[in-house]
Amino acid sequence: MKFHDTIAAIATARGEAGIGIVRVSGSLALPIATELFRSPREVPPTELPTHTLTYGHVVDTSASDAVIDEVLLGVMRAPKTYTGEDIVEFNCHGGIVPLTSVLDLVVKSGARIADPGEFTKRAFLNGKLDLAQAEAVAELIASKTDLSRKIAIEALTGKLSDTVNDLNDRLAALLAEVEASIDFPEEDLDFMKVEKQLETARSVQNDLTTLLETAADGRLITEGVNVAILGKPNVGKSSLLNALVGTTRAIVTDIPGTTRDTIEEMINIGGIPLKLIDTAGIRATDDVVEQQGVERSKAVLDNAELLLLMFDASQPLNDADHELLHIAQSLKAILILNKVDLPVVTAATTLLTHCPKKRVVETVIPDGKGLDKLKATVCEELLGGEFVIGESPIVTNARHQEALRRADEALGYVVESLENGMPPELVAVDLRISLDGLGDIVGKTTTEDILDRIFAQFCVGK
Ligand SMILES: Nc1nc2c(ncn2[C@@H]2O[C@H](COP(=O)(O)OP(=O)(O)OP(=O)(O)O)[C@@H](O)[C@H]2O)c(=O)[nH]1
Ligand SMILES: [Mg+2]
Repeated sequence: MKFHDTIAAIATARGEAGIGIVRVSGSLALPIATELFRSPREVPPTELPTHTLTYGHVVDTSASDAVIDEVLLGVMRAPKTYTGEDIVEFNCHGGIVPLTSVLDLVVKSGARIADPGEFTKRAFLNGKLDLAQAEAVAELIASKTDLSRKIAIEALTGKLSDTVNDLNDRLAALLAEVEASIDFPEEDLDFMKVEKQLETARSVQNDLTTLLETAADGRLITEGVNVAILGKPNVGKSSLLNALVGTTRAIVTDIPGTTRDTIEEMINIGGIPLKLIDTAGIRATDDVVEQQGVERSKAVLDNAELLLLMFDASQPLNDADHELLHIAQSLKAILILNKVDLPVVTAATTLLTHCPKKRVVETVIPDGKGLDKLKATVCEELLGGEFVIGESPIVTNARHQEALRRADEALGYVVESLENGMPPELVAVDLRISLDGLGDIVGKTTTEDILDRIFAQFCVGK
């Protein structure tokens, strides 16, 4: 696809750094570089070999060639580039002023500022990446743990797309057969043929379902989960947050009511990005500030996917404890029995009589006792154990999950129709819906406004 304009953006993060990059893509990329770049070798960029870096300066031609920055110019000629177009990259000094000065000159010379994700959108429209791969670029950039990075890089190199394309090819072949029996109705009585079609449909359905089943864990690993620590004052909630984060993030004292507001920190447990939320201890109080804190603690319940409910082994259960044990019954929760180093008044068995189906982990936070067990239990609760990347690709995004669900549902009707000897016209309709769902994932059948929405979520310069 040929685009008429040339786009440019700062492709690196804002802030001070060793280098920063102004990326330019389009037919004017090389002429713009020729206008702005001066090298001691005196070779104009239009004549530089492709995929090379050349030392030189960016100058302002409207100010008697005043030197704006000292740079390395990267030249990459179409078609073997990220976007499939000519690309030049000015590797500038990584400060916002040199970068914006160079970008301004690039724009004055005829480029336009790129929209977020526009380089990747061009890569997609030029067939360099399919849509699932393009989305994996954004996921790779946003990955929060090594596990999510691994899944994203696999998707970027085509693991998900290959599987989806394989399912697509098998269904397209099936559709061709079904359509043939519409065109030649005398053959549709062939029992063997229908049996074979049914076998194909079932086998694709099986693989599709397997893929769809990866989405729950996949999204969890990519998007992360909110985990709230709740308990009465002084049970050790902030101590737990600090121990899991590895720094003294929250104030810990032996005064009940120390934490007044919610405190959030990102941590990684077993490859799952967790937003850990420490809350104010729950109790009835006359203190207005603390009252608001307690309200916030309760509000956290609505947004948390997992609750860590803490109890003090050295104290009898009080009303707040009973309230939490009641809440635990209907939500995903792990019970933590802390301070088991002190003479035990409340035992794990007592907690279990109130919540027989929950897991209890005994801890002594200052000694680190029970923390590994707690981490393992968190993985158990969220993923059913340690997550291992296997042969199958992993679905990580809601759009893919939804498209697969559509494909799976329609394929279910295909199987049903074939089983009941329905006319091939009907089978073909559902097959096409299923194919559309698969096509959406890799961008074969995706509409312009959905594409715009997807790429708008990207960062500028990617
Ligand atoms: N003996 C013992 N003391 C602990 C343990 N865990 C925490 N503590 C102590 O308990 C006190 C309260 O700890 P915090 O972490 O501030 O408790 P909290 O639940 O955040 O309290 P609030 O913010 O007031 O709701 C501190 O003095 C901690 O050192 C434990 O396992 N054993
Ligand atoms: Mg606290």
